[in-house]
Parts: sequence; C-alpha cells; structure tokens
Amino acid sequence: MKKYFTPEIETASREYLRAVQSARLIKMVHNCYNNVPFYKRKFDEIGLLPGDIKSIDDITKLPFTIKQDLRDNYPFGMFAVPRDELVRVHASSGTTGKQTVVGYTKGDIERWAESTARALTAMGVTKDDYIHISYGYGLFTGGLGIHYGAEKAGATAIPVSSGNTKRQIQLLRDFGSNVLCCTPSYAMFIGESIKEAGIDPKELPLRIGIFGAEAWSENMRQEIQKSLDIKAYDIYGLSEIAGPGVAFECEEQNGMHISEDYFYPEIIDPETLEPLPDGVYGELVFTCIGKEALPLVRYRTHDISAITHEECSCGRTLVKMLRPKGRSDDMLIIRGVNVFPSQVEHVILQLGMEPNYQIVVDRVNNLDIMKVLIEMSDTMFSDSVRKLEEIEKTISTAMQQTLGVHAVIKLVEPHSLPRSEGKAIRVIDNRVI
Ligand code: DLL
Repeated sequence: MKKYFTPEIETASREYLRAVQSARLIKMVHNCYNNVPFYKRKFDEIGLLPGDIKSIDDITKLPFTIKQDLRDNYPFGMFAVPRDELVRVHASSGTTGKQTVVGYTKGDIERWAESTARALTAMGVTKDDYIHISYGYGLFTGGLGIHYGAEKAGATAIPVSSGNTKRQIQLLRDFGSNVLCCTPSYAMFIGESIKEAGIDPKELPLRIGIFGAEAWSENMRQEIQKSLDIKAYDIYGLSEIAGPGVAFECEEQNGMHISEDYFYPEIIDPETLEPLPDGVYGELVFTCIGKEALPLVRYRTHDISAITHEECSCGRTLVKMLRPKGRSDDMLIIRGVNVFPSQVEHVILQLGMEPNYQIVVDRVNNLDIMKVLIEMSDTMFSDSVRKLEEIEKTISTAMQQTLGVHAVIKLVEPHSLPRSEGKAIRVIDNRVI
C-alpha cells in the first residue's frame, strides 16, 4: 500500500521545504505586483518592492488580505491571469454579502488535486477503493475538490453529491463503497438513518470517512466511528485558498498536515496581527505560494487554530494544524463571555447525548439569553417530566462550568431539529445590536 503520495515533499527536510517555499514566494510576489492592481496598490502604499522579498522569512513584510478585499473586487478583479488561462471558477456564499469568487488555472487544479490525493493516501485510500462523495457538487469546492483528488490518487470517484439520504444509503450499499466523504454533521445523520433502516454498519464495506468543511469535536469523531464502523479523518480547506485538501489527518488522527509547499501557514494574534509561536492558538493565515490564478497574500481565514512542527509518527515532516476551535466570526459573546459553538457541542457529547442541537440567542431587557435546544434520544422521550427536568439541570450545570456563562437548556422531541446535508446551522442569533 502506498504510504505517501509525494514522498519527496511529505517527508522532506525542513531546509528543503524552506528552499521550495522561498522560491515560490518570490515568484508569487512578482506575479501579484505585476498582474493584480489591488496588490500593486497595497505594496506601493507601504513602499514594498517585489525585490524586497528574498526568502520565506520575509513573509511578515507583506500586507494581509481579507475576505472583504475579494468582495470589493467581485467577481474577477483579484485574478492574476488572463481569462484564457482560467479553467475553473468556484464561489462560496458565506452568510452575508456577495459571493467570494475564486479561479484556477490548469496547473492550480493539478496542484490542488495533488494535495487532496496526498490527503486520501495519508488516510489509507488505495487505487482499489470506491469513494462515495456526498459533498455538494457545484460552486462549493467540496464535491469537485475531493473528486479530482480521488481520481488523481487512482481511486474510483462516485459523484453522488448531497441530498436524498435514502438514496445515499442505497448507493453505499449497492456499490459497496469503501470511503464516505461528507460533512461530519451529515455523517452523523447517515449513521442515524442506517440504524433506522435496520442495517448493521458491519455489513457494509465502508472503512474510511473523510469529513470536513465545518468544525467538529473529538467526541463527535468517536460517535461517527461507532455508528458507521469506520475510521473517521478530518480534512480542512477553504475555497479562497483551494478547497478541501489544504490540510489533512494521517493515521495518527491527531492534527492535520498542511500541504505547506503550496499553502504557507502562519498563526497570528487577531488583535495585534503579530505572529504567534508553535502551539499557541490564534488566527490561521495562508499565503498561496503555489497558485497562479488567485495568489492570495497572507489571507486571514478567521479560523482559530495552532500549528506545530512536532515530529509525527507517520513520518511526514509537513507542519500540522490543530483541530480548528471554530471561526472568530462564529464566536458568540454572551454577556461579555466568549462562547464557541464547539464548546457547547463538547459538553453535549461528553454527557453521552447526540450532537443534535441548536443555539438560540436573544436579548431580553438588554440581557443576552442563550438557549440550547437539544434533542432527546428515543429512550429519554418516554421519561417523566421530572426526570427530564433533572437532565436539563445537569446539562445546564455542565455548560456553566465549561462556558462560564448560564445557558437555558431545553430538551426537545427526537428528530425535531433540522438535519443538514452540508454545513450544519447551529446558531440562531436573534439579537439586534
Ligand atoms: O468548506 C472546503 C472544504 C470542503 C473543506 C470539504 C473540507 C471538506 P468553504 O466553504 O470556503 O470551503 O469554507 C471554509 O470551513 O474557513 C473553516 O471555517 C471551515 N472548515 C473547513 N474544513 C474544516 C475542518 C470548504 N476540517 C471554512 N474543521 C473554513 C473545521 C473547517 N472547520
């Protein structure tokens, strides 16, 4: 079985990687200055010339890029190549405002596919595997991103796309797929539906799950692994940088290796914008040193993570990012206390409940009220009102201890909260501020 897709990079020495990164950064900076008016203006404003960037160490001299810059240059204003060199466009809608449009040259698609093929190989995918892809196909990068990676790895891509869970299960069964790719919340739902259909997951040849596109916890991994009888791996990416495959877990299932020869990572303090050392959580920033069409410089992802150069038992030397805690723009401020939806999920799972929940925030008489709706299991549903009140109280106490803020807990009927086929919507913030 192939252990690495590109061993010369994945197990390279630090010196070699830095040399590759330096050469690519220098090339990229010239591309930005010469072909993207936005960057020429930004560099001129701070008196920076492309020649000032001599190695990867100079990256901190470069200005940051934010999502709003892409919106201001909507749709194609940040592209560095003429139209005839573009072979694909994707877009991500986000929650507000205009779409963020991204473009790729033929080479960009090849490098992205290579990075995703590295991911699949690291998770144990081989040429003999059928890959059931339930990420959406379309402007979202999930479906086509994994698809090209699967083909590049020599496996068989099955482009099912999202939706129609009954059909998903039938295809999983009939085709005998070995690998399932979707969001972790959808994987939970598929697991639940398989159980309801009376299918024993052990009867399916499914071995591996490749889940990402949203934050998920270690507890949730354990749940999914159990309900589908697979090994579940985390995959990370964002459309602005490429799509799925920017970073991926290996057999160790502990942190995601970043394809840092294409996507150079930094962690910064989101307030001071200063770089932070290994192991310290802050905002993840990427520079697309391997991209031609949309070479973003120090792009602020808003994802809260940390990076570590610690040795990994899989033999890869590529730096790892730790499981993102969430996005800084997902963070709720409840009566002055910072709360991430992932912390709420952690508490729910720790108490042995399923992660089917929704957080609703209101402001009553100038006071923030956070309500967490959690689905009961079928067995709990037959419990007495008194018993349910006791459970609510236990959860509320655990929330107070973990979050440092009071949450009103409301147990709701089984299967009453909406299920998602893509990224789950966990928070409804009704506050008008
Ligand atoms: O979600 C790309 C993707 C597709 C990644 C399929 C993995 C699998 P966007 O729609 O642009 O792209 O959303 C990117 O999703 O900034 C993170 O906040 C979040 N995200 C993606 N992967 C993970 C992950 C795709 N593994 C945004 N863990 C990112 C936590 C993730 N958050």
